[in-house]
Amino acid sequence: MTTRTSRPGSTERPVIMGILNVTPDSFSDGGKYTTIDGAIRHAEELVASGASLIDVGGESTRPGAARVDSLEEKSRVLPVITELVARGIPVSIDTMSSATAEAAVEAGVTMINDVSGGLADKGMRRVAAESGLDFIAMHWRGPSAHMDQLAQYTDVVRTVREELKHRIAELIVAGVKPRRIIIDPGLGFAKSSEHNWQLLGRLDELTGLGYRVLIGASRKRFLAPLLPADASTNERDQPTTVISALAAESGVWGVRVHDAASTLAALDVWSAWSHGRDHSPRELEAGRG
Ligand code: PMM
Repeated sequence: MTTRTSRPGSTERPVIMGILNVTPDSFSDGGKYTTIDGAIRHAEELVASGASLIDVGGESTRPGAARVDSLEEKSRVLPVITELVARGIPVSIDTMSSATAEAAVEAGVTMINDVSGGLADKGMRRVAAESGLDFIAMHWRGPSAHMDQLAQYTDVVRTVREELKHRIAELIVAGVKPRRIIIDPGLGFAKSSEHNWQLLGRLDELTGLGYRVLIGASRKRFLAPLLPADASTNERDQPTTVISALAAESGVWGVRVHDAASTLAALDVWSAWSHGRDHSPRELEAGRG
């Protein structure tokens, strides 16, 4: 496979974070990458198609999912992380457990992705601070087993923004450098479809906080009504790519996706489009565009 890295425009496109769930039960790819070889092969495909970072998770966060203890979680993710790091592939660890995060840092990850933003395990902030790595703080209200009941907001965008500001403040008090913090509205986590669309439509209110923003819309259930009733989960890649391009236009730092190839194509279109807008005819004539 040819590695895709070139792009037609000059505008910096968002980072593509490829999803690698090594779980028996994640909603879209659960059970697919439970052998180390299968997981590595898939990660390499993601990188070859445009992902610059692989997000490895060993605990499903699909609605209703039960928690996994950190010993089990570590046994799922560490062999895969070790192998990816040995191959020079940048890895983030998707975990709510400080013990798993700490072991993953030891194994060489470059980023910690905590869907609870440091709420689920109080030790996480210390691990984040001591690691000195980038830390993704996602908006979260409670475990997946009952998160749908927590989707209560008057103005979801304002509330998520305020709650993320609290997470940021707690991380900074714990010693995490502000430039290391990436925020994420947590689409689908204690959010109805309407909440997700409001968060996407008003993304500028989150990017306006001055922190890098990550969006994780890939294949989530709020996309299903946009497709025929019998569409497969994979077919949600089409609306996902459009969201990635629109999120790029809103200034996000990164998108977390299952399909890197279609995402790269969408982001290349966005990049060329912004290049066309940002370069005046005079600059083009001078050969600078
Ligand atoms: N979504 C899932 C898992 N981890 N991490 C971040 N930062 N943002 C997300 O939206 C997010 C996440 C659930 O989706 P999956 O089962 O496809 O991984």
